[in-house]
Amino acid sequence: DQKRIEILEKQKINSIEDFKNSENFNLPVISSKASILDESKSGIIAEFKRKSPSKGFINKDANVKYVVAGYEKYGASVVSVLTDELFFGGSFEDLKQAKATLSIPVLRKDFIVDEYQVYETKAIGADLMLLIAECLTKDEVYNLAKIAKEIGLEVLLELHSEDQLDKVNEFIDLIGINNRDLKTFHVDIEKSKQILKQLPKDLIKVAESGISDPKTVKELRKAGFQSFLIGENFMKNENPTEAFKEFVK
Ligand code: IGP
Repeated sequence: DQKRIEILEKQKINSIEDFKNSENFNLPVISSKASILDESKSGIIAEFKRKSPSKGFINKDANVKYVVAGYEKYGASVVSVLTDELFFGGSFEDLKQAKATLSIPVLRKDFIVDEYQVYETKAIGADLMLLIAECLTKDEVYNLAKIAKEIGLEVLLELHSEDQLDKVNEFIDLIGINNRDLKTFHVDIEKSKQILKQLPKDLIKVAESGISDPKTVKELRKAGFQSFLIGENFMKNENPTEAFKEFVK
């Protein structure tokens, strides 16, 4: 949308060269695929999110280092950090702090629409980048994912419906199916299971959003998902680690 593009243009204060020369840019990427397939971990992508468009602030002043260290300690495979400020109260600083704390991979959760943001994603220290099929054409997904792979990032492509399946390409490492409709916020796990059946077998599949019960994770795993992206259910707890522990009992 227009407001986002205006904000993005104002934020373009670095050159791609600046990003390439930054400290994080040349760090090796930690593979989220490998971390999810590592059976000593839970398969959960645990999210750090201060605010959401549907709920407003859920944990405004959470201490990012403390929260993500807890997620890693109890078996998260990947940590997702919101960097969108407008809707999610996130920041680059949150992601940088998470990266400095963790040895598991970090997902940058944001609305990526421009190649500038792909270089930025690597420069702030992320290992994995989200692309949202709903916001991008097939060509845009292709071009952004290609650049990401060139600089070593892994790519998670998020789908909302079956008609977006043609946006999957050879540069995508993980497929996420969002249980939550972006417009109505309605959560439908059955629909996600239906879409899952039509996905390429060799890709890692992530069930995203609206998961608040460990039983749902079991059910989704049985249906064929290897990974589960969970945010609000952890973050709404004053101590998100305590809520996370319920999922690894
Ligand atoms: C986490 P939840 O319901 O557990 O907090 O959902 C995650 O899936 C959600 O934050 C999300 C998201 C997104 C946020 C999924 N896709 C795209 C921002 C942009």
